[in-house]
Amino acid sequence: MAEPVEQIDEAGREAFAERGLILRKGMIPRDRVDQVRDEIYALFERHGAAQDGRWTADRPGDELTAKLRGPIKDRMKQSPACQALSIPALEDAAIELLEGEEVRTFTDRPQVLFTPPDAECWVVPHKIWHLDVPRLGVGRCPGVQSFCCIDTVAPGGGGTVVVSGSHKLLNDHGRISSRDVKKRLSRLPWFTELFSRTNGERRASLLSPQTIAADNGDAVTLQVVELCGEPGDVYLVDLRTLHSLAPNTAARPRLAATQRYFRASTAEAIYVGTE
Ligand SMILES: O=C(O)CCC(=O)C(=O)O
Repeated sequence: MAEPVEQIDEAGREAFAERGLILRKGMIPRDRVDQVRDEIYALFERHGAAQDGRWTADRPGDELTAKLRGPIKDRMKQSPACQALSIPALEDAAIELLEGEEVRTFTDRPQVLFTPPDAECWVVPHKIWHLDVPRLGVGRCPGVQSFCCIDTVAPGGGGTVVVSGSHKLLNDHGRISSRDVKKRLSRLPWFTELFSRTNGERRASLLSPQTIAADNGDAVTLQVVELCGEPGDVYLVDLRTLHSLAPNTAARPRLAATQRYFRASTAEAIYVGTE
């Protein structure tokens, strides 16, 4: 977990610039989050996966998981409660972290992230590490992604994993796709280890901070961080931060809501390929 910050003041901005993420505890009011959780649990109940607001499908198979994904997506697209998670304070926080610059969003509501509780053990994943946006080569944060816990997300409970510090790498080489960022990073021993298929136990060491020499000679501290928390807690993450899906060994599904706030001056460049 990242150290929580009370507000986005200078110290909060510095922590964001240094680590690529900050945690705001209880940023989204509990009643709003609970309403979304209740709607999702009503769907689980309809599919026989929950009862009285509690998950009951121990180790759900792929078939049940697949059956739940579509309805969650469809329901959330229609849900005023889901839209109400996009509180103005989130956008304000993103603006604060982008030196006061305006932001753009391409959706009016967050996307719900669902990971069923189907894993037997938790390891730092070696695959699906990616970026949602290319490196633009402008050296500035292109935007902020929010991750709000809709239910408790305990350690090992499927919270998104992010590489704190990775936002500082490969910023001086022009536009680079997510795939090529990964390819270039894999030349650094820390990332060779992260992407290695074997050695789940060795990868565990990546959960502790390690300082490496970056491509431009700077010292950068890297650490795999799990986005865990209580309902309403929000992580604000630099969009340049490498991240992946994680196994869920808890007794309940991982439920989170994510939204992306793009720096207005570079938002178009992300999609049209020009700066
Ligand atoms: O489900 C997750 O934890 C991964 C989320 C993710 O990769 C994304 O929002 O880009």
